Amino acid sequence: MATAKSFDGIGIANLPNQRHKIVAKCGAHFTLMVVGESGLGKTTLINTLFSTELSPPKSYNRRHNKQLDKLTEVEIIKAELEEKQFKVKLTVIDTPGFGDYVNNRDSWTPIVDFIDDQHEAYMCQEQQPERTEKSDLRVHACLYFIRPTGHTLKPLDIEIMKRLGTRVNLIPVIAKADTLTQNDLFVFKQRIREVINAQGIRIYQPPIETDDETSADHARVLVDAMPFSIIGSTEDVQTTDGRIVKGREYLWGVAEVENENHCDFKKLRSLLIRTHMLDLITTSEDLHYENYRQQQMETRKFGEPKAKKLNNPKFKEEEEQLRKRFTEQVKAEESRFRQWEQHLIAERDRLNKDLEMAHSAIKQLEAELDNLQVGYGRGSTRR
Ligand SMILES: Nc1nc2c(ncn2[C@@H]2O[C@H](COP(=O)(O)OP(=O)(O)OP(=O)(O)O)[C@@H](O)[C@H]2O)c(=O)[nH]1
Ligand SMILES: [Mg+2]
Repeated sequence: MATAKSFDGIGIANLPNQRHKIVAKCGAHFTLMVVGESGLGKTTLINTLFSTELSPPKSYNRRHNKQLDKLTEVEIIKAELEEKQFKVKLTVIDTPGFGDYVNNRDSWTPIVDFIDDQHEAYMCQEQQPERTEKSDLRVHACLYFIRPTGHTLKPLDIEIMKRLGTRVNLIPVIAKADTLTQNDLFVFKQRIREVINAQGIRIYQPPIETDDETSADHARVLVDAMPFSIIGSTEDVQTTDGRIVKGREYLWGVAEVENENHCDFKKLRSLLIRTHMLDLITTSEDLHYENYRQQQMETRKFGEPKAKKLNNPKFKEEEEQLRKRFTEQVKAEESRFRQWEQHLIAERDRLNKDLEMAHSAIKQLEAELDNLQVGYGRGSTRR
């Protein structure tokens, strides 16, 4: 656990306050999750957020290496932000990426299960008589990484985003924006927005409040920029005009993380950490957690545990298919064994016959030998 204080001010103290005085007093607990195909820069983005926002905690590298080993399915990183007595306990959940091939359809179910499980765990704790100090890993914002293909969303993206959008504040991001030209990026963004609308995918909408024009304008800028294009890098590089910035170096120049002409990293960071953290927290609790709670309450009696997966019709079907396959395989093995047995019996009979024939041949030869010997004996006595 690390505490990071920034001298420039992180900005969290400037969160839209009045309304949230109580939260500010107790501090906030914010949980961010990253999801997406393998190798799209999820871990890099977390590191980038950490290195631009927090002084990197000492133990962070060790944790990061562990993640690269993929020893654990989900990596949980904790840090603490504090500014002018406003405390934020930050938890980042880094998930290993899933493959991009069709057979991998179900590889993301653990992610959806993880989100549901956190709601479930919180609900169970709420039902306990002792309700203080609940452990809480409910996800307040989920970044979904889109591969920068320049075409459109893939069916797999659509399927996952649909499921995530009904459970958490979903924030789509275009990964590795430095690999697309500005024009391609613009067109790609348009297309993604169209698909999101057409498919009815629910994504997080920063609220546009009419009573405060500046924050309303800011929210509009954020809404217009979605899905945020991002560049991740923790490297300090030198631009052609001599500035040292976080970025990625190319022959043509530097793709800068914090340059708004290059990508929307700053907008994303602002939304997450500066301006909309509290809104993300309240909407998660009032909307997504409440949805989950209500759904469960409708289908379960008070205190009853969550339905096991085996009772789920989808799993029943899978189980039935498995059983069928198993029986078929056993049958096939059995008939193969019978055939082999028959073959062995036939072989044994054949060998027995051969043996009999060999015996009779020996007998015959012996008889011939006897005859010869008898003939030979007579001949020698005659001499
Ligand atoms: N060009 C470019 N490369 C990036 C960017 N972000 C990360 N990378 C590179 O992409 C590779 C994969 O990055 P990771 O952060 O490990 O990706 P990940 O999504 O965490 O991958 P998994 O943990 O396997 O799911 C690394 O070589 C990064 O240096 C980016 O914004 N632009
Ligand atoms: Mg990773």
